Amino acid sequence: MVAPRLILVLGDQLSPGMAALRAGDPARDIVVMAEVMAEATDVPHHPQKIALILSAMRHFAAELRAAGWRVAYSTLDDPENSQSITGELIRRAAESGAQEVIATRPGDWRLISALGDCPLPLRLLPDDRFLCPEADFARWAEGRKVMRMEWFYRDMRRRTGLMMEGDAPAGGRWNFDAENRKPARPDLWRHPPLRFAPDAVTREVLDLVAARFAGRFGRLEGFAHPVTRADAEAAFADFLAHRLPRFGAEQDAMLTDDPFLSHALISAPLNLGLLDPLDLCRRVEAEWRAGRAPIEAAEGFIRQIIGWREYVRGIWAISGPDYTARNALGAERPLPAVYWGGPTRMACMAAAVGQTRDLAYAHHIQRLMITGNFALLAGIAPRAVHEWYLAVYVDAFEWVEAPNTLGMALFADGGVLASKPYAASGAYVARMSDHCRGCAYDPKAEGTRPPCPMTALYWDFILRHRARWAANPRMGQMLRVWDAMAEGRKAMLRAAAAEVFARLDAGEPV
Ligand code: FAD
Ligand code: DLZ
Repeated sequence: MVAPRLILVLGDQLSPGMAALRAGDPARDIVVMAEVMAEATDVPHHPQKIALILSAMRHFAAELRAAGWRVAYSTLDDPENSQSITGELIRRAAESGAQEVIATRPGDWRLISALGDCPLPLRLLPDDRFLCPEADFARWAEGRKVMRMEWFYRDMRRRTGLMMEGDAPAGGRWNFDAENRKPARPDLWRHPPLRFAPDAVTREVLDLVAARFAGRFGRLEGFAHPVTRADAEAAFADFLAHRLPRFGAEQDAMLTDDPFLSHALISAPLNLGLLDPLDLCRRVEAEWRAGRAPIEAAEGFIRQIIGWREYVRGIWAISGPDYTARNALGAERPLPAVYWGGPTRMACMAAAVGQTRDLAYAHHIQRLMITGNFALLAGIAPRAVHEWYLAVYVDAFEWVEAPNTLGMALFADGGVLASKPYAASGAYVARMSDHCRGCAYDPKAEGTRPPCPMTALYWDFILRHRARWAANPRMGQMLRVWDAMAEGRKAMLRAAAAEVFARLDAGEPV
């Protein structure tokens, strides 16, 4: 009899067409799926994230069994469980006599390295769920002095044919963001995303997670994420029908009482493998062609998926395991307690962190321009910020989280991902949100309330990296604004920044 092989399926590899499954044979091989503490404790993952992954894994294992696979599934509370992925491979090989492991490349260098160290012979296949294979991205990046998402995105439009008219972009422009990115107002008619009541499998997982991960940052109550392909499909269909038309316009807006606005909430099921990126984009294009969504909404959505999502994945793949150690701006402050729900008088930070605690979700601008911007301006150590983002969001896996955090939000990669930092003062938050109205601080730093920490730290950030920005046209412009400012205002902003730093360094709330 031919020895079986072990087909490894990780918690974010839940697609029936995974490369490792395609390379296997249900009549011969054994699928290994393992719930392990090593994956839940590398960083303190949000309880909702752990519950989502375990529930989605259990549902997928049932799907594989129904399709004829033998699945060796280790639950977290199995006393025999060695609690690591490689430990479980070794245990299953000993049990079954398997001589080889077939795996799809994980999206985390830590796990890639662990599989490489596993004593079993390993066939590691590329993860071909992405539209731009790693090798193609490496070729695209090779020899370029700078990489920019916009150029990559145009190539991806040509490659996929999405929203193209022959060789030209549909509507005559590649990018319709000039029509997007407006502030938003509370609107009772805005259609909230579908929430999914836990089924029996999820309820069992929720009990397990509640027992094992008590005391961690993050609420488990109210868990309502899609855990199956059918749920994920329903969530996306709901977005297409109700929120896509306003997606572009409301993409950058923030409202204290509406964490979702017109966002899709599909990053988690997409990253787990429950949805297919090209299929989503085709369906969005069809909505525009049918006249049910404006071009700026459809183009904006497609750019996020075939542009940003593929671009950050390419950067992660070519940058290697040292990317997460980068710290181009020399930021060394520890992560303040506010990120773990500590007290703050900043309404924007309270809203972004509070939603993160309750939902394991915050939309892009909250991640970039609130928690990310504050960490950038306050000089928080990138490694600590990276570990926080990897832990707290339900969609967070290193391949997508690390370039967004270190590259986009913190400029810690020194400009690999973006040409300049996305730094902003409180004035940006005031323009794009309703947070500042009820806040203790004044975003413009010119009224009776104390100056907003974002505003004070913004100028400190520009000045403390002055030499670096001199050659950058956009940042250089801000230096000239500072130079032209009245001396009294400069002194007030400098004093306000010094006070914020003193509070942060003393571990006091801001
Ligand atoms: P929508 O706003 O509805 O967008 C639609 C889809 O576009 C998303 O589901 C996502 O798949 C894709 N997308 C949009 N922007 C990006 C982007 N910058 N990078 C990759 N995909 C994008 N996204 C993750 O999937 N996982 C992460 O761990 C993650 N960490 C982030 C950390 C920081 C500091 C920042 C600034 C962004 C991060 N993002 C991450 C990107 C983005 O914030 C999320 O994809 C988005 O908020 C998910 O919510 P949504 O599905 O409602 O997105
Ligand atoms: C994030 C995560 C968690 C919390 N738990 C598991 C698990 O128990 N078993 C598993 O196979 N995968 C888990 N994951 C996802 C992995 O960490 C993920 O596959 C790697 O980080 C690569 O993206």
